[in-house]
Amino acid sequence: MPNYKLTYFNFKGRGEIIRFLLAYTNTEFEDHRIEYNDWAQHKSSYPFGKLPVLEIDGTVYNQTLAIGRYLAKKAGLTGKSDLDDLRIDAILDTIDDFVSVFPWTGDEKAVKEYMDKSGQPVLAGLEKALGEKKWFAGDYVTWADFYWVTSSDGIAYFQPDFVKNYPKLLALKKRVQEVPEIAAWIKRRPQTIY
Ligand SMILES: N[C@@H](CCC(=O)N[C@@H](CS)C(=O)NCC(=O)O)C(=O)O
Repeated sequence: MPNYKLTYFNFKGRGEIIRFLLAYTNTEFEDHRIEYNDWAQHKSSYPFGKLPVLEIDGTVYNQTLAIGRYLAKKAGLTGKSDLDDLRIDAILDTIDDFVSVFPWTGDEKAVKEYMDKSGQPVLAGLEKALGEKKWFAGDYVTWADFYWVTSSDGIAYFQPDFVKNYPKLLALKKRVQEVPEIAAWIKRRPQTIY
């Protein structure tokens, strides 16, 4: 079994999808959390000065989605065909675009403006893409479903009811949170406000 060390900040953010994927396979990992206030003194030690990074047997890998895809393949959480992967990857990239430009400073006016103008069309698109299916891929769970949950959790801190008009996305979140390994992780993970 390789040795895994995840380095991220002491909150869920982009690190949480990696934690979900490792938890899903009951893989032991070091959950190294840097306090954001201490970050300036560590930044230059990491590729491109960004987190998360995952060390696998001492080698450092960066970029959330690249790491996520690697772990998801190992966990059996990617598509069952190249075309399914194409659909799943498009969902992942859509969610990633959405969270990448979210105003994480939390400025109330900026959050409202962003959610009204850019957020709602994305949510409507995701709700439509999910449709009557149980999971984004159809009848089987993939890491795109997990990414929806880990990403929307962060936004919910700033606008708690932002998914209220999208019952299918809400139900998907609940479904993911009820996957036994994920439920166990949510129960044992360090409690952080976002
Ligand atoms: N596309 C990159 C984005 C990495 C990124 O922007 N990470 C943020 C935290 S979510 C960061 O390291 N911020 C601190 C900084 O830029 O100094 C990824 O997904 O890994």
